[in-house]
Amino acid sequence: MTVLDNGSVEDLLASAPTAGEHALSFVKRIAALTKPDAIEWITGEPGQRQEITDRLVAAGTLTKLTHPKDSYYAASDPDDVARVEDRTFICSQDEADAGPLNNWMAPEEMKGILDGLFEGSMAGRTMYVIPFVMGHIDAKTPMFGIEVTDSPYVVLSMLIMARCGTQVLRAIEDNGGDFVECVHSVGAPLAPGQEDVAWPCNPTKYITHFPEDRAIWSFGSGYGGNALLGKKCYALRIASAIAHDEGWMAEHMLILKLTSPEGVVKYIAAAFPSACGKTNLAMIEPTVPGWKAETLGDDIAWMRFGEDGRLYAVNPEFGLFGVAPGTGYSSNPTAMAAIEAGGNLFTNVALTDDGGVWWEGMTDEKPAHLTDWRGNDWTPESETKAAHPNSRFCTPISNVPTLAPEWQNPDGVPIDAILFGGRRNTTMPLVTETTDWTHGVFMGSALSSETTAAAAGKVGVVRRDPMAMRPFIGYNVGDYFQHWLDIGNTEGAQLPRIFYVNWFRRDEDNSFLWPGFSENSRVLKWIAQRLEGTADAVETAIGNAPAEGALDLDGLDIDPAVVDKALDVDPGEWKTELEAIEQWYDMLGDHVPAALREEVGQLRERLGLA
Ligand code: GTP
Ligand code: SPV
Ligand code: MN
Repeated sequence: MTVLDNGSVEDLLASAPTAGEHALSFVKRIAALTKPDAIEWITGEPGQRQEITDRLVAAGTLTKLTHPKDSYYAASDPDDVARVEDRTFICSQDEADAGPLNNWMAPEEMKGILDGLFEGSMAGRTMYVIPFVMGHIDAKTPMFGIEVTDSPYVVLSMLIMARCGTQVLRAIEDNGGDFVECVHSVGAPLAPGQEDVAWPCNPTKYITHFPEDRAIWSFGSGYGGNALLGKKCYALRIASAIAHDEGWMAEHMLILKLTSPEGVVKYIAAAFPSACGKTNLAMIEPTVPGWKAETLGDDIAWMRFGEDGRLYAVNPEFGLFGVAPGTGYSSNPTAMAAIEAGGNLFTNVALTDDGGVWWEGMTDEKPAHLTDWRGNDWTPESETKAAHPNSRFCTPISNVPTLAPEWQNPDGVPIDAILFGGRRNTTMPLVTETTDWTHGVFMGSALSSETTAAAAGKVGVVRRDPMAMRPFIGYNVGDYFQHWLDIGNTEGAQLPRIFYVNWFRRDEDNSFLWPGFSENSRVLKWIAQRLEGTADAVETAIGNAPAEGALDLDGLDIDPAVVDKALDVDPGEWKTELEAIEQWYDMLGDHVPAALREEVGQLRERLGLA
């Protein structure tokens, strides 16, 4: 390896596996700024991956597990455990284009700050160059990126989460050289001889996006959506801005294939906020006899119109970055089977004494002794959680036993229904069907949910999270709503129907009114039958709800009166909700489309409050 002080960036690039001008000039520019000791191009070959893994084990960042096979464990710095929304910026030229929900800074000003932070930030470290593609390499318009990072943990995660390597570099060259520039540094340069820590990071964090340049710069964090730049930063924030310009959709949605006993197939996309059940629904094992569910994606969907006017969805990712706590043999056996197939990178879960992993909810019985995510002894008597609430399993999607065969189809699958949903104790019923696209967009724009551990900050506070995209819209939220309406007005569009669900409503005693998980298949059945025109509904102020007896409760050990409570549209609760929605729109300001304000008025009338 060439040392930059003695050689030059030119020397470092001498072994570059590409002659592509854009790729070379990008890497050269970032190397000159960040001054790494060495540059390593990620090829995607297993040998290189193993070498990097072995280095991380030797450094103490990774622990090799005895099981599942080929699996490793990392504990992060306790201050680097989730996305940092207050440190996330959209740097559009015009502040109005970032809108009221994003932090904004003028691009030139932010570039000035970043130049200072990244100056020499990779000193003493290797700069890895990861060519990747979100979605399929053979897509009609393949969506390329190159992430440079000084975190080998990020490299190993990206190798699971995206299609990466030399093959992608070739494809970038063949397609004209364009890619999204993704720059990442943990912000912890090493002085000569200075010993490294297991999880380098920096208390100063900046997760910044330049939608007009299609570029991402991330500083200071090594964790999840802050650092794996193909995921939230590219596939949602930058892609949503591109999709707005080009007439398609980049959404925080799972993709599911549902087949009825008669063999009728429905493709369903569902937008729930972070840690609100996407991975679980994507891998649902239906309890309703004869119904089959298969998985296509668990976090992100890109949807484009097909020739037939339908919206076709692809999952741009290649792996799962799933919430560990609550994922167990009874709640999500499919995810457990995927994990057991091996090749996992776990972060911030607990370690068992025999070299495996555990987290709250994995098994009903708690192990007698564990090492918790902070490295402390843990027993069932401990008052702290063994695994961090946002601890994750990073697992190849090809491990998922219910993976639908269409998953490698570059054109995706035609979506029949879109579900919106959040985590609400009250107000939002188990399921309603919106009356048309505009009404559906209105319900999505007012989506609300309790905050979770997926982002730093207070947990359990109800906030609006439009289309589950609040932290991920790369432009003005009002313009985003208008984009949804424009999609609906596209000539010849054969639109999916839109439903709203809530698995999380609670009784006065705080217990869940609906069993959730596998039993959500009963709701999916009603939705599929609504699409087929074979299930009855009754009108309510907020949409169509299952008619008496239309929701299949066969074999479910639950008091029908409790299900009625789960389904109830309560006028008192909705009066409060309506006022909250009005305040929400007022806060969002004049970019909110008039058509959605009209929906508020109509709801007011239907509630008898006009
Ligand atoms: P991100 O990866 O952060 O986007 O999360 P996600 O939306 O994929 O959420 P996930 O499926 O991982 O679920 C998050 C938490 O919600 C887990 O602890 C689950 O156990 C819990 N959960 C999921 N589905 C249900 C349900 O139907 N009912 C209840 N009560 N809890 C659920
Ligand atoms: C989310 O928070 O929605 C996630 C996890 O899927 S992260 O990749 O950290 O964004
Ligand atoms: Mn997510």
